[in-house]
Amino acid sequence: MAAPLDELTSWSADWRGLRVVVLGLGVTGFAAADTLAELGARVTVAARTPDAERARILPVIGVDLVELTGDDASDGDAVLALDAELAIVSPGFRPDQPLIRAIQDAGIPIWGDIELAWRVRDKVEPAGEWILITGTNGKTTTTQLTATMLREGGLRAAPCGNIGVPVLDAVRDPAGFDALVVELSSFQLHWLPAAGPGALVPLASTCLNLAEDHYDWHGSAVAYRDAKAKVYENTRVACVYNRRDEATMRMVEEADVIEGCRAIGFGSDTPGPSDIGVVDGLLVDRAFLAERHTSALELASLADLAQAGLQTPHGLANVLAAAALARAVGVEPTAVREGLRAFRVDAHRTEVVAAADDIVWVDDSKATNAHAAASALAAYRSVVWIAGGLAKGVDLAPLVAAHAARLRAAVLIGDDRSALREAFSRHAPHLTVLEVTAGETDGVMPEAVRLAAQVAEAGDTVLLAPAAASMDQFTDYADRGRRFAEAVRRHTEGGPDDEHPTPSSDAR
Ligand code: UMA
Repeated sequence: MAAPLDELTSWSADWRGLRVVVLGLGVTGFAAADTLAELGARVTVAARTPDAERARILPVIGVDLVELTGDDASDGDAVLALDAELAIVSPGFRPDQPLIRAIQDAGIPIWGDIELAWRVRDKVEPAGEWILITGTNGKTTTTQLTATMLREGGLRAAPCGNIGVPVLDAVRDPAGFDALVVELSSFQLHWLPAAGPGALVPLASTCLNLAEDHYDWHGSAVAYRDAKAKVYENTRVACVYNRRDEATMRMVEEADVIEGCRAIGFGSDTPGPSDIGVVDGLLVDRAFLAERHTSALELASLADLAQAGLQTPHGLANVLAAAALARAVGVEPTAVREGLRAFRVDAHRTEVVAAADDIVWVDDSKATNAHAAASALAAYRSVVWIAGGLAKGVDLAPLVAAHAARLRAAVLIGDDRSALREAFSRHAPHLTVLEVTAGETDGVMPEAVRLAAQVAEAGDTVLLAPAAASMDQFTDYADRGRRFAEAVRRHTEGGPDDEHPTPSSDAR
């Protein structure tokens, strides 16, 4: 018999024999099943269309698999028949789906993978500190930046979480870490308890910004906001918020934090005491020094940002937030600067993929929501905008209305572009709107690039910033961006795709 769930707060607790169902067999489900099997629990994975490669390994590690069918009643029966004492849910499962409801109604506690990782964080002792990062946009860059700064400061730091590396993998890495820099999605935050034995107690935390995203998954704007706000709960040293985004400040005000924890604001304006900001082209810290009422510490210059590809307004915001988190951990100002200098923005984040004939081609495939696309659009003067995909229940009309003036033309991709088409005819009726007609994944980007090239003029930026998820036409945002970059290179280098214009595209 395993110990009661409340006592399962350490790798060395008695997990043996605990009956657990793990929902999902993607990156998360596999890490959770593998961890629990190693702890001696009796594990069954339940997933729809489970990843074949991972499914093949399950019997080797002693884990069973139940394949879900999508039929609510039979899936519920199959999972409840396991008589599990605990369910671990992958972030992709919507909380309102009947299977989740059935598990809850049966009184089976549900944890996310992040809670499980927190409970077993002492596998390699001493357990590292946790730094939590969320926000609608900029999470991944800020996570990588923070980890780079910590490493420059001599700490063993692991970026993990929604970034793609399960926190459970970081926790089980035999090397051990001084700090885990954890990117958390709103899905992961949704499942986190605010109090009790499974509640996280981070050293520092931030919600970078709050805008519309994932309302379909959460059910409402309030539920999405409330999930994000959980990032600040129980923080010990610093709750870092965005001075330009009042919603993040409110979250800090409302959070239940550990006595002595400070609120640290970041912004591109002059910082007050307890802030990080910008003065005369320099990033400065007025938070983590004793004389903060009279002086400030220089961290880096705006020129350092340009070198790292972070010169955009949202790039600066991410750097300021990362610097605040790194300083909260105790990293020296020189390490912040060195970290910034060592850093390069990842692919698919306002990445210049080609420049030819005075036209710049930019891949911001990572702009999977309106807020991210708005930041990208605002960075350029005259734009041919490639947009569309899975809109996730978000109305894109305000985005079109706000940026119509800087658009030379729009090129629409995505399976269902009726809402976007309608937004353009309402808010930008005179704009040239071209539609990609290719149905096959292979054809989408070559056609989008050809259409964009037809309308782009000298001085323009052709910007892939879809404001939508990619899964209707591509594997993920990286696949979408990679295909775009390839098509652009073939076009600018005069490859074969350039020689076959498609006459079938609609132009208005
Ligand atoms: N599944 C079901 N039923 C469902 C949903 C999923 O059976 O209703 C099964 C699938 O068949 C599959 C598995 O669950 O077997 C997939 O689980 P998942 O969708 O939770 O994906 P993972 O591979 O575990 O990856 C997750 C995150 N994915 C999502 O949140 C959708 C990854 O973020 C994250 O990197 C990874 O955990 C490690 O923490 C991706 C993402 O798109 C990049 N995140 C969203 C975003 O950034 O906007 C939130």
